[in-house]
Amino acid sequence: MATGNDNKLKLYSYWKSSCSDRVRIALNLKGLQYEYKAVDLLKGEQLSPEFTKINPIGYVPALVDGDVVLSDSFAILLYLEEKYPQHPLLPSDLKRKAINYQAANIVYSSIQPLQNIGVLKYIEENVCADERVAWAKTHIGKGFAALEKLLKDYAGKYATGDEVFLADLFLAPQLSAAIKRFGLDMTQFPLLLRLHEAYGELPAFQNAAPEKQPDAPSS
Ligand SMILES: N[C@@H](CCC(=O)N[C@@H](CS)C(=O)NCC(=O)O)C(=O)O
Repeated sequence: MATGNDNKLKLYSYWKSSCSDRVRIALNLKGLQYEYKAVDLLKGEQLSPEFTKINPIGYVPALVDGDVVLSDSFAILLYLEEKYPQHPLLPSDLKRKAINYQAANIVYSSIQPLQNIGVLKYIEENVCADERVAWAKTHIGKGFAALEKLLKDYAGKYATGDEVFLADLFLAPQLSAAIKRFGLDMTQFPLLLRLHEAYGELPAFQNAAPEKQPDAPSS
């Protein structure tokens, strides 16, 4: 695991981790500098004694901000939102705010945990290797169908209007993973595909992308 100096925000992250990506986007949107601390999930560094002191469950991301040590992307994002209110991640309109929570939670609770590295590895080892991607696509597709319906009445340029909010931070990395990692056919999800393309135009999202991270492989 990489180490470094002590007085800036530190983000424990893995380049390909969608949960880390959400937090990287928020840090970029809020203009916060941070030190990148790579945790190699393929080498099992998330389970090392050094990292489990920071996050006992052994998942990235984790954020260190002075004496605050925090894990779990949702908690980190809500913390950042209160501590660093520039570029708000939530709209002031209550209904739109609630839709942001709902959309974020579809990704956070009903999609990502079912296609996490540990779950896919378990399926590969205990069910069969061919089921790995099929399982991931089934659960991503189910969540995307719900998101496509939910957001059709709220979307503008982005998920809940013409500004980027919390729902977008959850959607962007999940859409990239679905398309690039799992090869999901997006023809049933035209709105989500349009959002994926819109996110690709934004520097805060581009700079948070997996391939731009210091621990991404060079080729
Ligand atoms: N609810 C947590 C989930 C974190 C999570 O699943 N992280 C994945 C990467 S996206 C991980 O560290 N996986 C390692 C493993 O499964 O061993 C969050 O949103 O931060």
